[in-house]
Amino acid sequence: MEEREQDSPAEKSPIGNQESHEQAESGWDQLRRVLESHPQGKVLVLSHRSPDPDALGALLGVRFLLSEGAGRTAVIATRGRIQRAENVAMVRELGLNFADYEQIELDDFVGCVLVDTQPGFGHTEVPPGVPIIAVFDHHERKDDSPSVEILHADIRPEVGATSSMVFEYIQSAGLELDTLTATSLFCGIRFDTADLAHATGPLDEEAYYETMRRADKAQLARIKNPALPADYYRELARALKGAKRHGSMILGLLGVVSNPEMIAEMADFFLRMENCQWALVGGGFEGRYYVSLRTQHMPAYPLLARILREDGSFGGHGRIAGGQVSLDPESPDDDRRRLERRLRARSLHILESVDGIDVDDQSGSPIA
Ligand SMILES: [Mn+2]
Repeated sequence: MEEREQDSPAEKSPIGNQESHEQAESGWDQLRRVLESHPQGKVLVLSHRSPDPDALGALLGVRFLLSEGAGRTAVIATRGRIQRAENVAMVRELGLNFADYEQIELDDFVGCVLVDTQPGFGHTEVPPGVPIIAVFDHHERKDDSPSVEILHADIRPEVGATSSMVFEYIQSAGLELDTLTATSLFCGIRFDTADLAHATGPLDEEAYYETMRRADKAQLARIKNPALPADYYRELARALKGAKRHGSMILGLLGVVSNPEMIAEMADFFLRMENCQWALVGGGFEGRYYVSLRTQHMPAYPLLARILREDGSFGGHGRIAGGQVSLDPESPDDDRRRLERRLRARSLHILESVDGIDVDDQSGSPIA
Protein backbone atom coordinates (compact mmCIF):
# COMPACT_ATOMS: atom_id res chain seq x y z
CA MET A 1 0.00 0.00 0.00
CA GLU A 2 2.85 2.33 0.80
CA GLU A 3 4.43 1.78 -2.57
CA ARG A 4 1.23 2.41 -4.44
CA GLU A 5 0.80 5.71 -2.63
CA GLN A 6 4.36 6.79 -3.25
CA ASP A 7 4.15 6.13 -6.96
CA SER A 8 0.68 7.49 -7.45
CA PRO A 9 0.58 10.69 -9.53
CA ALA A 10 -2.72 11.54 -7.82
CA GLU A 11 -0.83 12.39 -4.64
CA LYS A 12 0.73 15.51 -6.11
CA SER A 13 -2.24 16.84 -8.03
CA PRO A 14 -4.90 18.02 -5.54
CA ILE A 15 -3.08 21.22 -4.57
CA GLY A 16 -6.37 23.10 -4.52
CA ASN A 17 -7.61 20.88 -1.70
CA GLN A 18 -4.53 21.27 0.40
CA GLU A 19 -6.13 23.35 3.11
CA SER A 20 -8.95 20.96 3.80
CA HIS A 21 -6.50 18.04 3.83
CA GLU A 22 -4.03 19.70 6.15
CA GLN A 23 -5.71 18.56 9.37
CA ALA A 24 -5.78 14.92 8.35
CA GLU A 25 -2.23 14.82 7.02
CA SER A 26 0.12 13.01 9.38
CA GLY A 27 3.62 14.13 10.28
CA TRP A 28 4.86 11.18 8.29
CA ASP A 29 2.96 12.33 5.18
CA GLN A 30 4.63 15.72 5.47
CA LEU A 31 8.09 14.28 6.10
CA ARG A 32 7.74 11.84 3.22
CA ARG A 33 6.93 14.70 0.87
CA VAL A 34 10.03 16.57 2.07
CA LEU A 35 12.15 13.46 1.51
CA GLU A 36 10.73 12.83 -1.94
CA SER A 37 11.75 16.27 -3.17
CA HIS A 38 15.15 16.15 -1.43
CA PRO A 39 18.28 15.07 -3.34
CA GLN A 40 19.11 11.36 -3.14
CA GLY A 41 22.00 10.38 -0.86
CA LYS A 42 22.93 9.53 2.70
CA VAL A 43 21.23 11.21 5.66
CA LEU A 44 23.04 11.96 8.91
CA VAL A 45 21.09 11.35 12.13
CA LEU A 46 22.25 13.34 15.17
CA SER A 47 21.31 14.20 18.75
CA HIS A 48 22.81 16.12 21.66
CA ARG A 49 26.19 15.35 23.26
CA SER A 50 26.38 12.26 25.48
CA PRO A 51 23.00 10.91 24.32
CA ASP A 52 20.61 9.55 26.94
CA PRO A 53 18.22 6.62 26.35
CA ASP A 54 15.53 8.83 24.78
CA ALA A 55 18.07 10.28 22.35
CA LEU A 56 19.42 6.79 21.58
CA GLY A 57 15.91 5.40 21.06
CA ALA A 58 14.95 8.27 18.76
CA LEU A 59 18.23 7.94 16.80
CA LEU A 60 17.55 4.27 16.11
CA GLY A 61 13.88 4.92 15.42
CA VAL A 62 14.67 7.60 12.83
CA ARG A 63 17.28 5.41 11.16
CA PHE A 64 14.66 2.64 10.90
CA LEU A 65 12.03 5.07 9.59
CA LEU A 66 14.31 6.54 6.94
CA SER A 67 15.59 3.20 5.68
CA GLU A 68 12.40 1.12 5.87
CA GLY A 69 9.92 3.90 5.15
CA ALA A 70 11.80 5.99 2.61
CA GLY A 71 14.58 3.77 1.30
CA ARG A 72 17.25 6.18 2.56
CA THR A 73 20.63 5.23 3.93
CA ALA A 74 20.81 6.81 7.37
CA VAL A 75 24.01 7.09 9.41
CA ILE A 76 23.91 7.82 13.15
CA ALA A 77 26.81 9.85 14.51
CA THR A 78 27.29 10.77 18.17
CA ARG A 79 29.47 13.16 20.16
CA GLY A 80 30.65 13.04 23.73
CA ARG A 81 31.18 10.06 25.97
CA ILE A 82 28.23 7.95 27.00
CA GLN A 83 28.81 7.45 30.72
CA ARG A 84 25.70 7.02 32.81
CA ALA A 85 25.50 3.35 33.73
CA GLU A 86 22.02 2.88 32.26
CA ASN A 87 23.09 4.49 28.97
CA VAL A 88 26.29 2.46 28.79
CA ALA A 89 24.27 -0.71 29.46
CA MET A 90 21.86 0.17 26.66
CA VAL A 91 24.70 0.66 24.17
CA ARG A 92 26.40 -2.57 25.26
CA GLU A 93 23.30 -4.76 25.54
CA LEU A 94 21.87 -3.65 22.22
CA GLY A 95 25.27 -3.77 20.49
CA LEU A 96 24.89 -0.17 19.33
CA ASN A 97 27.74 1.16 17.26
CA PHE A 98 27.70 4.71 15.96
CA ALA A 99 29.98 6.83 13.81
CA ASP A 100 32.05 9.46 15.64
CA TYR A 101 30.83 12.93 14.65
CA GLU A 102 34.40 14.25 14.71
CA GLN A 103 35.50 11.63 12.18
CA ILE A 104 32.78 11.81 9.55
CA GLU A 105 33.00 13.66 6.23
CA LEU A 106 30.06 16.08 6.15
CA ASP A 107 30.22 16.32 2.34
CA ASP A 108 29.04 12.70 2.19
CA PHE A 109 25.56 13.69 3.38
CA VAL A 110 22.65 15.37 1.59
CA GLY A 111 20.99 16.34 4.84
CA CYS A 112 20.65 15.68 8.56
CA VAL A 113 17.94 14.91 11.10
CA LEU A 114 18.18 16.10 14.73
CA VAL A 115 16.39 14.21 17.52
CA ASP A 116 15.70 15.08 21.18
CA THR A 117 17.33 18.49 20.68
CA GLN A 118 17.13 21.60 18.50
CA PRO A 119 19.51 23.94 16.69
CA GLY A 120 20.78 26.51 19.17
CA PHE A 121 20.82 24.24 22.21
CA GLY A 122 24.22 24.46 23.88
CA HIS A 123 24.97 20.74 23.93
CA THR A 124 24.20 20.35 20.21
CA GLU A 125 26.25 20.95 17.12
CA VAL A 126 24.47 21.63 13.84
CA PRO A 127 26.72 20.44 11.01
CA PRO A 128 27.67 23.47 8.90
CA GLY A 129 26.52 23.36 5.29
CA VAL A 130 24.30 20.29 5.74
CA PRO A 131 20.56 21.00 5.18
CA ILE A 132 18.36 20.15 8.17
CA ILE A 133 15.73 17.79 6.79
CA ALA A 134 13.91 17.30 10.09
CA VAL A 135 13.95 18.05 13.82
CA PHE A 136 12.03 15.87 16.28
CA ASP A 137 12.02 17.15 19.84
CA HIS A 138 9.92 17.51 22.96
CA HIS A 139 11.91 20.27 24.69
CA GLU A 140 10.60 23.81 24.96
CA ARG A 141 11.88 25.98 22.16
CA LYS A 142 14.02 28.83 23.42
CA ASP A 143 13.10 32.42 22.60
CA ASP A 144 16.54 33.09 21.19
CA SER A 145 16.68 29.96 18.98
CA PRO A 146 18.51 30.78 15.75
CA SER A 147 16.41 31.01 12.62
CA VAL A 148 17.94 28.18 10.60
CA GLU A 149 15.89 26.52 7.90
CA ILE A 150 14.32 23.24 8.97
CA LEU A 151 12.40 21.44 6.22
CA HIS A 152 10.25 19.48 8.67
CA ALA A 153 10.12 20.66 12.32
CA ASP A 154 8.09 18.65 14.82
CA ILE A 155 8.47 20.08 18.32
CA ARG A 156 5.93 18.99 20.91
CA PRO A 157 6.73 19.86 24.56
CA GLU A 158 3.52 18.11 25.63
CA VAL A 159 4.93 14.70 24.65
CA GLY A 160 6.93 12.85 27.31
CA ALA A 161 9.65 11.42 25.07
CA THR A 162 11.03 12.06 21.59
CA SER A 163 11.01 8.28 21.17
CA SER A 164 7.18 8.37 21.42
CA MET A 165 7.02 10.90 18.57
CA VAL A 166 9.28 8.76 16.39
CA PHE A 167 7.13 5.72 17.19
CA GLU A 168 4.12 7.66 15.86
CA TYR A 169 5.89 8.22 12.51
CA ILE A 170 6.84 4.55 12.24
CA GLN A 171 3.23 3.62 12.93
CA SER A 172 1.88 6.15 10.39
CA ALA A 173 4.29 4.76 7.82
CA GLY A 174 2.68 1.34 8.34
CA LEU A 175 5.99 -0.27 9.33
CA GLU A 176 6.34 -3.30 11.58
CA LEU A 177 8.89 -2.56 14.33
CA ASP A 178 11.88 -4.88 14.59
CA THR A 179 13.08 -6.05 18.02
CA LEU A 180 16.12 -3.75 18.20
CA THR A 181 14.19 -0.61 17.29
CA ALA A 182 11.31 -1.51 19.60
CA THR A 183 13.66 -2.19 22.52
CA SER A 184 15.52 1.08 21.94
CA LEU A 185 12.37 3.18 21.65
CA PHE A 186 10.95 1.55 24.78
CA CYS A 187 14.11 2.39 26.76
CA GLY A 188 13.76 6.01 25.65
CA ILE A 189 10.11 6.30 26.66
CA ARG A 190 10.72 4.49 29.96
CA PHE A 191 13.65 6.75 30.80
CA ASP A 192 12.09 10.12 29.98
CA THR A 193 8.67 9.40 31.49
CA ALA A 194 9.83 7.27 34.47
CA ASP A 195 7.67 4.40 33.19
CA LEU A 196 4.81 6.78 32.33
CA ALA A 197 4.85 8.29 35.83
CA HIS A 198 5.27 11.85 34.60
CA ALA A 199 5.03 14.25 31.67
CA THR A 200 3.03 11.86 29.56
CA GLY A 201 0.02 11.87 27.27
CA PRO A 202 -1.94 9.31 25.26
CA LEU A 203 0.81 9.02 22.63
CA ASP A 204 3.39 8.08 25.28
CA GLU A 205 1.03 5.45 26.69
CA GLU A 206 0.44 3.85 23.33
CA ALA A 207 4.09 4.03 22.31
CA TYR A 208 5.19 2.57 25.65
CA TYR A 209 2.95 -0.50 25.44
CA GLU A 210 3.37 -1.10 21.71
CA THR A 211 7.17 -0.94 21.86
CA MET A 212 7.27 -3.05 25.02
CA ARG A 213 5.25 -5.79 23.30
CA ARG A 214 7.94 -6.11 20.65
CA ALA A 215 10.98 -5.47 22.89
CA ASP A 216 13.50 -8.03 24.11
CA LYS A 217 12.49 -8.35 27.79
CA ALA A 218 15.72 -10.01 28.93
CA GLN A 219 17.73 -7.14 27.46
CA LEU A 220 15.40 -4.63 29.13
CA ALA A 221 16.02 -6.21 32.54
CA ARG A 222 19.81 -6.06 32.09
CA ILE A 223 19.65 -2.42 30.95
CA LYS A 224 17.53 -1.39 33.92
CA ASN A 225 19.85 -2.84 36.55
CA PRO A 226 23.32 -2.48 35.09
CA ALA A 227 26.61 -3.27 36.80
CA LEU A 228 28.06 -0.10 38.36
CA PRO A 229 31.74 0.85 38.23
CA ALA A 230 33.63 0.98 41.55
CA ASP A 231 34.08 4.75 41.05
CA TYR A 232 30.36 5.16 41.26
CA TYR A 233 30.35 4.40 45.00
CA ARG A 234 33.13 6.89 45.73
CA GLU A 235 31.25 9.63 43.83
CA LEU A 236 28.07 8.68 45.62
CA ALA A 237 29.76 9.04 49.03
CA ARG A 238 31.18 12.42 48.02
CA ALA A 239 27.83 13.65 46.73
CA LEU A 240 26.06 12.56 49.92
CA LYS A 241 28.70 14.36 51.98
CA GLY A 242 28.61 17.54 49.90
CA ALA A 243 24.86 18.01 49.49
CA LYS A 244 22.90 20.31 51.80
CA ARG A 245 19.27 20.54 52.63
CA HIS A 246 17.63 23.98 52.70
CA GLY A 247 13.92 23.71 53.48
CA SER A 248 12.24 21.94 50.57
CA MET A 249 15.39 22.11 48.41
CA ILE A 250 18.46 19.90 48.22
CA LEU A 251 21.52 21.61 46.83
CA GLY A 252 24.55 19.58 45.78
CA LEU A 253 27.24 21.77 44.28
CA LEU A 254 29.97 19.18 44.13
CA GLY A 255 33.08 20.96 42.90
CA VAL A 256 34.92 18.74 40.41
CA VAL A 257 33.40 15.37 39.51
CA SER A 258 35.01 12.43 37.74
CA ASN A 259 31.86 11.54 35.81
CA PRO A 260 29.38 14.21 34.64
CA GLU A 261 26.55 11.67 34.35
CA MET A 262 26.64 11.45 38.14
CA ILE A 263 25.16 14.94 38.31
CA ALA A 264 21.81 14.04 36.74
CA GLU A 265 21.76 10.78 38.61
CA MET A 266 22.25 12.47 41.99
CA ALA A 267 19.56 15.05 41.20
CA ASP A 268 17.12 12.17 40.54
CA PHE A 269 18.26 10.42 43.71
CA PHE A 270 18.04 13.49 45.99
CA LEU A 271 14.59 14.39 44.72
CA ARG A 272 13.33 11.10 46.14
CA MET A 273 14.01 12.25 49.70
CA GLU A 274 10.79 12.81 51.65
CA ASN A 275 9.48 16.38 51.40
CA CYS A 276 12.10 17.41 48.86
CA GLN A 277 10.40 19.64 46.27
CA TRP A 278 13.45 20.36 44.15
CA ALA A 279 17.02 19.20 43.83
CA LEU A 280 19.81 21.09 42.10
CA VAL A 281 23.12 19.31 41.53
CA GLY A 282 26.18 20.68 39.76
CA GLY A 283 29.76 19.68 39.11
CA GLY A 284 32.76 20.65 36.99
CA PHE A 285 34.21 18.29 34.40
CA GLU A 286 36.83 19.00 31.73
CA GLY A 287 36.40 22.76 31.46
CA ARG A 288 32.63 22.84 31.85
CA TYR A 289 30.24 23.03 34.74
CA TYR A 290 27.13 20.86 34.44
CA VAL A 291 23.89 21.33 36.38
CA SER A 292 20.78 19.19 36.69
CA LEU A 293 17.52 20.31 38.23
CA ARG A 294 14.66 18.02 39.23
CA THR A 295 11.33 19.20 40.66
CA GLN A 296 8.27 17.49 42.14
CA HIS A 297 5.57 19.90 41.01
CA MET A 298 7.01 23.09 39.49
CA PRO A 299 8.05 23.23 35.83
CA ALA A 300 11.83 22.78 35.91
CA TYR A 301 12.88 24.82 32.88
CA PRO A 302 11.79 28.30 34.03
CA LEU A 303 13.23 27.60 37.46
CA LEU A 304 16.62 26.71 35.99
CA ALA A 305 16.42 29.82 33.79
CA ARG A 306 16.17 31.91 36.97
CA ILE A 307 19.13 30.10 38.53
CA LEU A 308 21.52 30.04 35.55
CA ARG A 309 20.49 33.34 33.95
CA GLU A 310 23.17 34.45 31.48
CA ASP A 311 25.76 32.07 32.89
CA GLY A 312 25.17 29.22 30.46
CA SER A 313 22.90 27.29 28.14
CA PHE A 314 20.12 25.04 29.33
CA GLY A 315 17.05 23.09 28.32
CA GLY A 316 14.31 21.03 29.90
CA HIS A 317 10.90 19.50 29.80
CA GLY A 318 8.38 18.80 32.54
CA ARG A 319 10.16 18.32 35.86
CA ILE A 320 13.62 17.84 34.36
CA ALA A 321 16.10 20.50 33.29
CA GLY A 322 19.84 20.61 32.70
CA GLY A 323 22.44 23.08 31.64
CA GLN A 324 26.10 23.75 31.23
CA VAL A 325 28.54 26.60 31.63
CA SER A 326 31.97 26.95 30.01
CA LEU A 327 34.59 27.65 32.67
CA ASP A 328 37.35 30.19 32.11
CA PRO A 329 40.26 28.08 30.76
CA GLU A 330 42.77 30.41 32.46
CA SER A 331 41.47 29.73 35.97
CA PRO A 332 38.76 27.06 35.85
CA ASP A 333 38.87 26.33 39.58
CA ASP A 334 38.34 29.94 40.65
CA ASP A 335 35.70 30.38 37.99
CA ARG A 336 33.93 27.24 39.17
CA ARG A 337 33.94 28.39 42.80
CA ARG A 338 32.51 31.78 41.85
CA LEU A 339 29.84 30.12 39.72
CA GLU A 340 28.86 27.79 42.56
CA ARG A 341 28.51 30.78 44.90
CA ARG A 342 26.22 32.50 42.40
CA LEU A 343 24.12 29.37 41.87
CA ARG A 344 23.78 28.89 45.61
CA ALA A 345 22.81 32.53 46.22
CA ARG A 346 20.20 32.56 43.44
CA SER A 347 18.73 29.21 44.52
CA LEU A 348 18.41 30.40 48.10
CA HIS A 349 16.86 33.63 46.95
CA ILE A 350 14.20 31.74 44.99
CA LEU A 351 13.70 29.41 47.92
CA GLU A 352 13.00 32.39 50.13
CA SER A 353 9.95 33.22 48.04
CA VAL A 354 8.83 29.57 47.81
CA ASP A 355 9.40 28.45 51.40
CA GLY A 356 9.74 31.70 53.33
CA ILE A 357 13.19 30.47 54.44
CA ASP A 358 15.61 32.97 55.91
CA VAL A 359 18.41 33.36 53.35
CA ASP A 360 20.77 34.57 56.05
CA ASP A 361 21.12 30.92 56.92
CA GLN A 362 23.13 29.88 53.87
CA SER A 363 24.75 26.82 55.36
CA GLY A 364 21.83 24.42 55.22
CA SER A 365 21.94 21.04 56.96
CA PRO A 366 23.87 17.97 55.84
CA ILE A 367 21.74 15.27 54.27
CA ALA A 368 23.94 12.39 55.42
MN1 LIG B 1 14.03 13.35 25.70
